[in-house]
Amino acid sequence: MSLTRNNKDSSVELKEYIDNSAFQDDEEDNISSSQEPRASASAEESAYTQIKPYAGMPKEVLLVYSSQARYRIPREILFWLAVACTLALIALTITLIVLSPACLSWWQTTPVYQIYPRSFKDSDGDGVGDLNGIKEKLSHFQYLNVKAIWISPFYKSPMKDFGYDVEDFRDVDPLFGTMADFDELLSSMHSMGLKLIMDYIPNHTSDKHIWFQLSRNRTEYYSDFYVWVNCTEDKPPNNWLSVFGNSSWTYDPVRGQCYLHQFLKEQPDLNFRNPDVVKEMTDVIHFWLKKGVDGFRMDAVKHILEATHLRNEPQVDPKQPPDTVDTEFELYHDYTYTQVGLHDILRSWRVNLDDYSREPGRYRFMVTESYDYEEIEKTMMYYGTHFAKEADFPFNFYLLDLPDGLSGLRAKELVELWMSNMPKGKWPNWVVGNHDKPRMSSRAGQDYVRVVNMLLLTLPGTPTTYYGEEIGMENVNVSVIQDPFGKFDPNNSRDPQRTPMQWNSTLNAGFSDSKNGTWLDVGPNFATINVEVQQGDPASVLEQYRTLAQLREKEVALTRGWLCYVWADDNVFAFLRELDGLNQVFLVLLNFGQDTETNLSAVSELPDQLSVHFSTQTGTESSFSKSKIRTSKGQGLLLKYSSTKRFHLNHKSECYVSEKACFLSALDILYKC
Ligand SMILES: [Ca+2]
Ligand SMILES: [Ca+2]
Repeated sequence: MSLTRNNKDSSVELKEYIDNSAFQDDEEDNISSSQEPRASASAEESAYTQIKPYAGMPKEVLLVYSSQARYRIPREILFWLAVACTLALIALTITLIVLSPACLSWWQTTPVYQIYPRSFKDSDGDGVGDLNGIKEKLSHFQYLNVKAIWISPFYKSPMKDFGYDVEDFRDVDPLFGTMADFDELLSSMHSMGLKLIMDYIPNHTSDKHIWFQLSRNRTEYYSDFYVWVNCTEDKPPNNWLSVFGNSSWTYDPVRGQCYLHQFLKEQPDLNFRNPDVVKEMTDVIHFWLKKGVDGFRMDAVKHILEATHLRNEPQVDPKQPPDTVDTEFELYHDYTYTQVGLHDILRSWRVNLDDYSREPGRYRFMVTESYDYEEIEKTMMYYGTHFAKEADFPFNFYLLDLPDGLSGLRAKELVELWMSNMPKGKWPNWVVGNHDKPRMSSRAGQDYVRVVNMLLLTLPGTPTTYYGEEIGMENVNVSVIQDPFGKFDPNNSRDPQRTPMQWNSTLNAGFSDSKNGTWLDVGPNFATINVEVQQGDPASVLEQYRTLAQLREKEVALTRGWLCYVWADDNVFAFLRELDGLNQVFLVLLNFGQDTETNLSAVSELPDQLSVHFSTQTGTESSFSKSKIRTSKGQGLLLKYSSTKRFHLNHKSECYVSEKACFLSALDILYKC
């Protein structure tokens, strides 16, 4: 037996005595035929049990105490109880994880706000918006309750197509600021909980890009970076057309060949058949991901690949003289749009984004831009498949056609177009304006601005708001056309929807201090349509946008619930947002026509009386009988009622949900059902 020599003598003696006793005690516990007399053992046991534990008691003594049955048995009971509780907790956690629907990611819980950087805020008085200007106005997004900001291109660019002609994918154009300004902007946004989505423009570069300069003189490695084809100066290789009009081929005297450009001649198409081009463009994605950007809006993706056989594309009107065919819509683009291999490239970029998405809250978002018009099935392919992820969603541009025959039926038709074509389980999204399309307020009319915003914010999925839509900004007839496409076709100039953001009633609508005007004219209505004048006025477009954006985030029936159509006619489109297990249901009535009364008495799931939760117009009644719901021209109504009856159970063909979830009110949680 080892003893600690510096212990007091008495302690040593005691230890020896107790150790012996402990041995005997163990023997007693385990061996029935002990050779020691029982009386003697009992005496010894009784002797040491009288010893009380004391401070500084040596380990050996403590061990003796702890091995006694009266200590050991409770300890073992506690041990096994702890094991059982731990296992039960693990089982409960696994059950909750299995039963819980996937958490929504940031790009699903907030509207996306598009900033056209030339037009948002000018910080240095040159009349053109810039990155520091955006930084000055970040509080606007906190006010709006919008947390995802997409900034249109700010790359270094000769600005032939206002930034969509990129000279350097790794630099900021001096017009917008410096890379340090960008880093500061991103850091400020992140510290405010805002996400930054930027444009990624894969199809082409500027003709000033170093790659094109090296390619046109056949520098090795870069020689095949663009689509070069033999031709003569006056005869293009085929009838392919640029989106901006006329041939998509331009003869380059330096190289003595034609290069392809699906957009301006200053925007040569990259050759994505060349693996080095794919690699270089993938490196660009890494560059910005490493900086911390939260996602990309991938520009003009359907144009990325072209057929290598270079056959003429068929004319829409075969009888039209070929030399008069000069616009995009006069050809079927069988060989220049949506070619085989395109989705493989996009999926590989998605894999790269996923590599940077592993930290919690750092998911990197991807949205694709493609106008496929009546070929919606092509748009839906960008959602990827169950096995191969691609975009989180492709932009849904179909609501942009809402003003063509504006009515309740038209609204339902366009919503249904997306919902019925979207692959099961995917996340919808809605766009009602962007830098390429006339503003909704000018096409549908100012009367419908509120109801369009309400449609956007009450449908399931992610809404995208183009700057100025939150205050009802209108198209502006600018005095001098700046848009290159507008110079080709003035009737379709995109300048009117790109005019400076209207912040207040001061000089240049508070957009710029410039005394020499702004890059595009400020809208003449800026004194009445601006942020400052609308803030705090509950009847304003801005406050209503804000209220609905907050409601959308707060109400689980609006974020995760079913969408069910209940009515559509010339005037009104009405739908329900309901969630299994949640008694609170929203009925949304949107008037895209004239003053009317809607009778929903045939909808048996609705209670007779419905209370008004939100209205875009003041002076609305506080409740309606379901047989007489009055809405006026352009009014949006959000009615609320409590019921356990579920509409979707009896109307499966009228209802959609991305991922079924049920609400367990007892625990206040969602679960898969
Ligand atoms: Ca500026
Ligand atoms: Ca291309």
